[in-house]
Amino acid sequence: MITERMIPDGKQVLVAGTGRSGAAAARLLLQEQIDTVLFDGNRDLDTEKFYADNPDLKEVPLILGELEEERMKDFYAAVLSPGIPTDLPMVEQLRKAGVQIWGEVELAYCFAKGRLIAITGTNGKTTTTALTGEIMKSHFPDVRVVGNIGIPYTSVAAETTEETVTVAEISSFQLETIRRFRPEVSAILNITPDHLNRHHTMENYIRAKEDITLNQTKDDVCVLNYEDEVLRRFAEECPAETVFFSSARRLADGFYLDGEEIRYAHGGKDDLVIRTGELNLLGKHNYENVMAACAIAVRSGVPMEKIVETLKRFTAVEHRIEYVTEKRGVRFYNDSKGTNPDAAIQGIRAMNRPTFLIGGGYDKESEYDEWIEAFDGKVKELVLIGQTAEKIRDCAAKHGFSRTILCSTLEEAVNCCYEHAVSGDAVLLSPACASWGMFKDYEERGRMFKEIVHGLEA
Ligand code: UMA
Repeated sequence: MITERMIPDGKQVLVAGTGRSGAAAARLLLQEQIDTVLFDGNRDLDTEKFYADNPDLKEVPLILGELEEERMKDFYAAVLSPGIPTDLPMVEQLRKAGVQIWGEVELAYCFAKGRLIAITGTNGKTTTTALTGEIMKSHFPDVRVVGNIGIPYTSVAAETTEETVTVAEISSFQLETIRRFRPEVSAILNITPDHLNRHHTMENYIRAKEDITLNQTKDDVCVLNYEDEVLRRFAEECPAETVFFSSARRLADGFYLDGEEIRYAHGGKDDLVIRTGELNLLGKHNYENVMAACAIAVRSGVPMEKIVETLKRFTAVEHRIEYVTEKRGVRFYNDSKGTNPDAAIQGIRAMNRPTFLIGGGYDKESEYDEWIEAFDGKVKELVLIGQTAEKIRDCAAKHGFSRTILCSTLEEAVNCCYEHAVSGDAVLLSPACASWGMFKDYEERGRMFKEIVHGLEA
């Protein structure tokens, strides 16, 4: 619990953003009887709908559009939703006015009890978090799985006890606003370019990710990917004890992939954990997620038999190379979580059929070259939607790939794929881009894809 919970008399806390995080943060503050004001930069926000969806927040005032400078001095702290950039002029002004800037995750941490495990990385963090959560549930009585995975940490913080184990998926956005956040076990799975429009430089993005260890000490553990050069270097200065995993070499200490075996070398022993054929997850990137989850679980005190039992029954998470259905011999896969080129590379690599690939979306200033090179003769047509459609088409042409079709909606794109596909083909939604601008988030995009697919005539 934090000392800053004691908000000085007459001061309020501002909660910026009225999405999932903002609503949950305001609810937590309200429960703690802290005078709270909501803010949203969207001046067209449907406030009636917001209060109808969140009737318990009806007493909390909501300011839309702009926050007057004069008003800022009333606030002791501002709790930012992850989607709000920390370099917005409004945030700068709040800082200047002496207002403490907290993130939603930091707020939750300050109210939460029990043990905390935090997982970040550019890709694989949702699968690793879900899998780690399942493993923890096999051994501990009260496990909460929260964070970027879709359940705000603030929505469970007040219910946690000393017995609770919280497994949190933490994004770089959320790490920008931590202060005392200190997991006892953290993991950084990999760092490849993403969200550069928000973080501006790769250095900033790397720093945000590495900050998951900011308050850790040698009493804590940080799980790192040995095959990621940035992370291998980071191990030397990491404040926590490090544990490595590798999908490319045998490690003297840590988890590693050796052909079809996942093995654990530790204390002079080298044991088989599981054969990849016994897993329901496909692809090297998933074996990395499995190794990270194993390392976290072992270091959290879960017996190996329970870990292996859970690994055997765990299946892929929604929106991550998720098999949807087969129609006329055409198989449909939803990889809406492929929100950046690196994640989408895993998506296309996992396909073992000629594939109609649906890509494109919000422009995060990513480069698409490596994604297109990874097509490896598998992509029959690249069907593009969203803000980045033309940029991707031009990039594909540069790499000699000209079978691109531009569509204006996801529905049009799915219909177009289905019209051209023959039995034995696959249709894969793996956009390499965020969904924003066309959808609320990747989950809405994935669900809509599945709905459209289920509506196709067999
Ligand atoms: N808003 C402003 N000003 C801004 C930007 C946004 O006022 O400059 C307002 C919007 O008008 C809107 C609200 O903020 O009303 C939205 O807040 P938000 O974007 O933080 O969204 P939440 O619904 O609170 O969801 C957030 C995460 N979203 C983002 O990081 C963008 C969710 O991750 C997360 O699941 C949820 O908190 C619970 O913790 C989504 C995501 O896309 C899935 N994450 C990125 C990723 O995985 O790549 C990082």
